[in-house]
Amino acid sequence: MPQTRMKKILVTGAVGQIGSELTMLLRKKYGNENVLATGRKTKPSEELLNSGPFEYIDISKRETIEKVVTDYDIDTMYNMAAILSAVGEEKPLLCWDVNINGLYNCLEVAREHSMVRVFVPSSIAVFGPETPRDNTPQETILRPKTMYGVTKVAGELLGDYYVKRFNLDVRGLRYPGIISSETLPGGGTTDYAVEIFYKAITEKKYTCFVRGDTVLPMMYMPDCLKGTLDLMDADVLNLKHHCDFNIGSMSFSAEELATEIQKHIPEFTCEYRPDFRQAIADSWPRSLDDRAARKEWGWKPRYGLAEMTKDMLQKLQKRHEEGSLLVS
Ligand code: AKB
Repeated sequence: MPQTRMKKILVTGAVGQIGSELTMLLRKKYGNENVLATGRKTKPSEELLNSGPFEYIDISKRETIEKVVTDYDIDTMYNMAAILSAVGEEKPLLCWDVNINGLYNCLEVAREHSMVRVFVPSSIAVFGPETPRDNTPQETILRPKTMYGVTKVAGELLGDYYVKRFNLDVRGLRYPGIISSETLPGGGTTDYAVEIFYKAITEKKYTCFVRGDTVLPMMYMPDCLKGTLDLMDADVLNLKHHCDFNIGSMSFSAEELATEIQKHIPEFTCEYRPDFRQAIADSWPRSLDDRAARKEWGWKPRYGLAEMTKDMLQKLQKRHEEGSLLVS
């Protein structure tokens, strides 16, 4: 496998929740002009647009990836474009097209251009109701019941196939619910854990779409970004896994999150009105065994529930006072 450094980076899905912050961090690390941000439809923020190159592409149309990879001489790709679990249930064909055909196109273009490295995110959605839900093992039953989960299992297998079959250096993490203050998540089951903060600040009340006792693994964005970059920087010789690392950070119920917010905003109230996303949440793990990630590339999260909540509220409150808080 090539050991050369990454120089010219393509981020797909760069307007999304993780992609937008990942792009800014990569630009800081590798230089603004060396990180091409791409999106499908959504207008990028001024920050994304003004800090470096941006192009519209559609990963389900291979020629659009091919063009930017050639034009910008790309050697590394972060494929952050995806349809998440809730939208995936409403639009299963679109979910398949973006998450499977799109991924296949990305891997094929990466192979043809002999790219140095490709990042392909997976998710806790690869698990299903038959999987042990507590301290879910790295190696376990993968029988998801959502289209998103099906595409993520296939994505892990496809990535690993490209590693073995074509010697392409593909890597990936099973992201839990990601909590962040900059860009709202779009269409996932864990979105309530972000929305609750915005509503706590702006309305002092929130109606949560899962039951209060719903426990899911979550992670604060700084840990998510650090884990992503650390895995991409890891020595390939230390990796026994490639596209399917469990990474744990914190687990809490929706009610525990609301209580933690109340410590800062005592008048905040939360009620629970579960919808179709409850069944998805019930099919996912409560916590993860991430010893493989810790051992193979040194994964170690920094944020717990209390630190994350304090930081989120401080950041959002500041933006609210400045009048720049975008509410969902
Ligand atoms: C979702 O809820 O669909 C995502 C995920 C856990 O992958 N946040």
